[in-house]
Formats: sequence, structure tokens, C-alpha cells
Amino acid sequence: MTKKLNYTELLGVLAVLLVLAGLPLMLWHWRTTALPNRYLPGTKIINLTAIAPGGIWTEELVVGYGYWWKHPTRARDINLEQGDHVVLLLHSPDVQHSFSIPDLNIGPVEIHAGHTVEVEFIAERAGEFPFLCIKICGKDHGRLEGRFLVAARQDAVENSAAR
Ligand SMILES: [Cu+2]
Repeated sequence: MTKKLNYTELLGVLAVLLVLAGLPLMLWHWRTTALPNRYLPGTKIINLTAIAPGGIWTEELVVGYGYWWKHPTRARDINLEQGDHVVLLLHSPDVQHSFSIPDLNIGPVEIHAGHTVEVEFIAERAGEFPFLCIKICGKDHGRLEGRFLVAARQDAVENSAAR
């Protein structure tokens, strides 16, 4: 014999289902729609995560338990184009790191474990711009470096050739 749910129980079940389905949906919406639309169209959004063991900057998302077995790809060279509006989302899953692009006078930007820090800049000049961690964060600290390679914009190249 089955007992029919009364109105209050039904409401409770609905509330639980709403939370179970609604929260992940809201998070998904935030990640895919709300977050990218916070920036001007054409903005290059680059995720950079610093990982202390191995001294790796990676563009991959490294969170939670994945940290222990994931082998993220090292981001050595990040290609940009002159004039690009760049938003860096800096993240650390382990210890406190300190981000800097010395040639662009950016940093030191403290990245606390578990937090994401936003750094915004415009790649005005073409060239190579090393980025690195400038806080001793472990034995592989020295390997936490990479480069932004800013390619000269085509019309800028033509302008300088015409002169
Ligand atoms: Cu470091």
C-alpha cells in the first residue's frame, strides 16, 4: 500500500529538487555566460594557475582533488597581438604566489591560496614580456616563469614600413 504525499511533503520534495538542480544550473550559467560578459567584447581572458610542485604556470583549471593527480600543461609562451585587451585570472591551488610582468610594470600581485586575482592590461608594445613568480613559494619556485609574446599588429607593421 502506498501512502500519498500530502501537500507539505510535496513542497519539501520540490524544494530539495530545486536546490539540487538549480544551484549547479546557476553556477553553470555564471561560468559560461555571466563571467565572460563582464568584460568588453574582444577581451582576451587568460586563466593562469600557479602550481608550486614542479613550478608550473598552467592555463588549465586545477581545483580540488584534481590537484593531486593532474599533470597540467606548462604555459611557457602565451601569444598575444599588439593592442589586445587582456584579463588575467590568476589562481593558486596551493601556496601564496606573487605574480609579476616586470617589463610592463605589472605586479607584484599576491595570489592567495584558493583565490583568484584579476589583472587587466593592454598589450601596447610588441615584443617578449616574461612573467614570473617573485615570492619564494617552494623548491621549484625558480621554474615559475613564462612569456607573453606580443606580435606586432599588421597595420602597425605597414605604418612603420611606409615611413
Ligand atoms: Cu614562487
